[in-house]
Amino acid sequence: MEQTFIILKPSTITRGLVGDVLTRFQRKGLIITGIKMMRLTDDILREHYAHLVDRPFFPSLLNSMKATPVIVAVLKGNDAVAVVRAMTGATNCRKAAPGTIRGDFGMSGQENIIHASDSPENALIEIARFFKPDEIYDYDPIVLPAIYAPDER
Ligand code: IDP
Ligand code: MG
Repeated sequence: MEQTFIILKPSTITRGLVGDVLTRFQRKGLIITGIKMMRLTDDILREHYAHLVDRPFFPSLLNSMKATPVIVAVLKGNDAVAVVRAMTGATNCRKAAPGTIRGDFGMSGQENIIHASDSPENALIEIARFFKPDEIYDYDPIVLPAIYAPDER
C-alpha cells in the first residue's frame, strides 16, 4: 500500500485542531504508520520547501513553520497520496472547497493547517527526510477487511 507524509503545522497545534485533523484521516480509513512531534529547523525547511526559497513570502513561511513544534505523520492506504491531497484542499484556505481540511478549518494561504505530499515520488523523499526507517510501523490493522475488498488489498 502507498504511504504519504503530512505535517500538522504550528497553527494547527496552537489552535487545538490536532485531533480534528487526524480524526478525518482515520475515519476515511487511512492508517497511521508513523507519528511524532518535532521542531523544524531552517535546514530541514529549506530542503522541504526548496521550490519556494526565492519567493518573497519564504521568510514568513519559515517563521510560521518554526512557531511551535509540529506533528509529522505517515498515512497508509491505496492511492494515499492522491486521497490525502484531495482531502487537504487548495493551498489557500479561502479558496479551498468546503469539506476539505483547509476549506473547513482555515482562512489563510500561509496558515493552512497541514502539509501533504504532492506525488508518490515526493512522499518517499519526504518520509525519508523526516522519519528514520525504524519509526515507521507497516502493520495491517484487523479492520482492513472492512475498509477494502479482497482484490483491493
Ligand atoms: P501546498 O502546501 O498546497 O503543496 P505549496 O505551493 O507547495 O502548496 O506551498 C507550500 C506552503 O507555502 C503552503 O502550504 C503555504 O503554507 C505556503 N505558501 C504557498 N504559497 C503562498 C503564498 O502565496 N503566500 C504565503 N504562503 C504561501
Ligand atoms: Mg507543496
